[in-house]
Formats: sequence, C-alpha cells, structure tokens
Amino acid sequence: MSSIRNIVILTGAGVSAESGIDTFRDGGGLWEQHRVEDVATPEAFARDPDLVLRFYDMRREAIQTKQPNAAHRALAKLDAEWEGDLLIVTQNVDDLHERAGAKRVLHMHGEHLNAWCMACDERPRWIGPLIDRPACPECGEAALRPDIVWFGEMPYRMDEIFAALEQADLFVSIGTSGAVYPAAGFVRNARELGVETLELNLEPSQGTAWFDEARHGPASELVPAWVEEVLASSRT
Ligand code: BJW
Repeated sequence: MSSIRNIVILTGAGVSAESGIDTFRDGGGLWEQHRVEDVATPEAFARDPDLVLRFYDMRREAIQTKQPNAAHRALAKLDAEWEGDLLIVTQNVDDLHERAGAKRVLHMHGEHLNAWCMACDERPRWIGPLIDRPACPECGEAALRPDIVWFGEMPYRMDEIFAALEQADLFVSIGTSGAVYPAAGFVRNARELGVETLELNLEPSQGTAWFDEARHGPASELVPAWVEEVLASSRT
C-alpha cells in the first residue's frame, strides 16, 4: 500500500446510516415507504409535483438534525492529511462529509441543501421547504426543484470523476449497494485502468466480486481502521 498516492473514494447511503439517515434499499429503507417511480424521476415530478416536493422537503428538514459519524470524521481526517490526490465522490445528497470537515467532496447525485431553478439554471443554497413554490433568489421565478439527480438524468461532474479514476492508484467503495449506475460501474472502470480496488460495506454489495479486497461490517468501524492503515502506510 505504500506505493499509493492518488485515491478515489465512492460513498453511498451506508456511510450515513449510523447517523440516522435511512438507506435506500435496506429493510425499512426509503424505497419501502415510497415507490421510487413515484418520487425520484422527472416524470413523477411532472405528474405530481406536490408529492415529490413534500418528500424532499421532509428529507431536507431531517438531514439538518443529523450529525456526522465516525466514518465521516475518519474520511475528513484522511482528506486533511493525505498529501496525494484524493476525491470523495459521494452519491449521498446530505452534507455530512462537509460537516465532518472534508473538503475534496463531489456530489454526483446532487444536494438536498441546494435548489435548482428551472427558469435560470442557478442552484441557490436552500434549507427551507419548496412546497409553497418560493421565488428563485436569482431570477424571481417560482421554478425551483430539488437539486437531486433523478433516474434517467445525468449524474454531475462525470468528466471529473473519470479523470480522477484515470489518475488513481486506489479506488475504495464505502456503504453502497452497487445497484445504481453509473456509480456501480466505477469498480469495473477502475479495474480496467489497473487501479487497486477495495470495498468497505456492511454486507457484500452487488458488485463485490469485482473488488480486489472486500471487508464487511459497519462503516463506523471499518472506515476509521482503514484510514489509520492507509495513513500509517504512507509514513513508511
Ligand atoms: C452499510 C451500513 C453501515 C447499511 N455501514 N454499510 C439498467 C441497467 C443499468 C442501468 C440502468 C438500467 N435501467 C436504468 C438504468 C440507469 C439508472 C440505474 O442505475 N437504474 C438501476 C436501478 C438499474 N441510473 C440512472 O438513471 C442514473 N443516470 C444515468 O444513468 O444517466 C445516464 C448515464 C449513462 C452513462 C454515464 C453516465 C450517465 C441516475 C441515477 C440517479 C440515482 N438517484 C438516486 C435517488 C436520488 C433521489 C433521492 O435521494 O431521493 O440516488 S437513487 C438512490 O440510489 C440515490 C443513491 O445515491 C443511489 C445509490 O444508493 P446507495 O447509496 O448505494 O444506497 P443503498 O440503500 O442501495 O445501499 C446502501 C448500502 O449500504 C447497502 O449495501 C447496505 O448493506 C450498506 N450499509 N448500513 C456500512 N452502517
């Protein structure tokens, strides 16, 4: 591991699970309470905007009461101390990586605390509800939607992600089921590029066979232990 300089880390809902934020596909996860096609597609928003806005207003409010856990803090420590390139590509739409202190974070599926104005294309910071159709602070139009990448929409900053994978020596996937593409394909992209791959997840993900190594258990235990390991190896 001492030859590792550039790291790409993919995180998913499992990283925030121990902060009390529901995952998507575990028992009791979000999709058991709401059919995904009812809330997380552009078609659903066109069909029933009130349902979709209420769903996201509820979750935007809830995440503001949650706190980062040991996994977020360990990744923030790695971000602060790692001298090589490092990119935390998160599928999560909460802000717990940032609140733990991480700086090199890319939100490929958007952010709860942004709105997206469909009239002027600006993405203002947004902490309150959208259900009452507030005016966009930039253009004044009542055309704000959650800044969330729904099924069928293009995830953000894919060029930056692939550029980071091309330079990476290590790809680590943490707390994600490997069910949603293109993120689920990153492990195969990394392998094709000759990048070492590691999975840290509660249980084997759908893509677990693609990883060089997989460790299974809670992120709050696996991630701090791995971070200490990788930082120690960089000092030898
Ligand atoms: C723990 C833990 C603990 C628990 N410690 N671990 C057929 C084949 C292939 C692809 C497609 C297809 N049909 C359609 C597609 C494309 C589609 C897709 O992938 N669909 C699949 C369902 C098949 N993808 C898209 O549409 C994407 N766009 C796209 O593809 O554009 C075209 C394109 C092509 C080529 C290149 C680039 C682009 C957009 C996807 C948008 C995803 N959006 C969502 C919803 C956001 C809205 C919201 O938040 O409400 O994003 S879906 C949802 O899933 C959310 C998540 O970010 C994402 C991933 O979920 P995640 O994070 O993996 O959570 P879970 O719950 O699935 O897993 C949690 C894991 O944690 C589990 O494994 C647990 O065991 C573990 N865990 N506790 C450690 N304590």
